[in-house]
Amino acid sequence: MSFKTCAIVGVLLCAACQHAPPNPHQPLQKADVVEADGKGQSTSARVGPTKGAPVETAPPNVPGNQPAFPQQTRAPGVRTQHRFVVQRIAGGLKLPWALEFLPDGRLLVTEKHAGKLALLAADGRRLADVSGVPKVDGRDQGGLLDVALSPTDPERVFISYYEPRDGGNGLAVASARLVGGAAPKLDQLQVVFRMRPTLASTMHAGGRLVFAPDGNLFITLGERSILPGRVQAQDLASDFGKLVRIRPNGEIPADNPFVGTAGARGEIWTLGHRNVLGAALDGQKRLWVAEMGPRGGDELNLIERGKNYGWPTIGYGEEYSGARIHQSTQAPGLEQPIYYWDPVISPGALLIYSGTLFPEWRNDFFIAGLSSKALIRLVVEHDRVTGEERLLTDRKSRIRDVAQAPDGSIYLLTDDDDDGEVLRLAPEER
Ligand SMILES: [Ca+2]
Repeated sequence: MSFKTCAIVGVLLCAACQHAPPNPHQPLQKADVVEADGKGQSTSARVGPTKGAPVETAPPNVPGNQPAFPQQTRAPGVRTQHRFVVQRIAGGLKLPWALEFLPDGRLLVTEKHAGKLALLAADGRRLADVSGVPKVDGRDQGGLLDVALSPTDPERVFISYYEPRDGGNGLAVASARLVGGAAPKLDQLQVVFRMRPTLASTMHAGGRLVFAPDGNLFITLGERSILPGRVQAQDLASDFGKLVRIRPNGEIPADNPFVGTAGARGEIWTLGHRNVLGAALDGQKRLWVAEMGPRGGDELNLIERGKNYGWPTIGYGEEYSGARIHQSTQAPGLEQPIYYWDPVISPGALLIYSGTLFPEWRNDFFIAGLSSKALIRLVVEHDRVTGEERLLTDRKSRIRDVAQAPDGSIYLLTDDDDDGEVLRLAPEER
């Protein structure tokens, strides 16, 4: 990439520009550029220095818990070999939660607490705020969360949000037509899903949207954190702590696992989750989730129809007070996570890379790390994690979202009150 090209696309941070004349207004800083193994990749104290040693070197919070199988936690550390650059596409966003790519190259970005849907140009300029977003309950973990384009109708967008209700709130999902040029708006908005029951909680409502190849929509949900909600993660009469599957118009598919079960909500696909913010399909179109656990209990789960993922009966973590939560780490009929983290990483989003721009990363899992302030990369083979890497640790940014652009580059959102960023990872060109 030439310096001129960088300037045109508004890139602020680009290693390939190091030989170009310095721009006095936007000086390159060494710390802003992450390079690959053996060529100056920065690491933090939490990243193990020994090749093959686990990247996590801190002691576990719950040392008495043992994994159910080898490499269920603390897989060998791996290092990316290709060089890549981190470009700051945009900043100044207020708690951005999710981004989506429009067919013309523009971006939609949600701002959580403000409940705004920002329309950005491909170069990161904020063009407009899309009008017509419903009122949201923007406290704490609430607000406007995910945004996803319909895979079959690129003018139709889906949003998830904490919906204020009499007696509390709940997650809702709406679809609308995105119309307009200079003054874009959501038109013909229709709520297609409402999490039940209503509860007064500002936490753990999930909110990630994933379209399946058959056109159905998966929605990840949480158990609302407070005890009256948590206990419903095992209750089929409640949406709390579930993944649900609906048609894009809100109808319940007849082949959902609990359709016809007395007292069960037909939209439920799986149960026993704590709070799922990361979800993605792999190359075989299977659904995986990265699940926010308690202290010492974040999980990666491979989702199978109708199964029970155990929360709060089993798990590997504990309360933040140090109190015990689970009866055990394993039990018959309850699924084991493919991988867990103790200490936690706080997974905000999951991407399974399918592009061609980074051949080395094809089929790897990327998780946006909030408390871990890292982009976590997992190498997964035969449904086992065989390698873990922590990228971008030198930036010390909470990472909220990770997404693959149409050109195969990787976009991130950083979680910040008033300078949330859009970052782009691209191979270094020579
Ligand atoms: Ca679990």
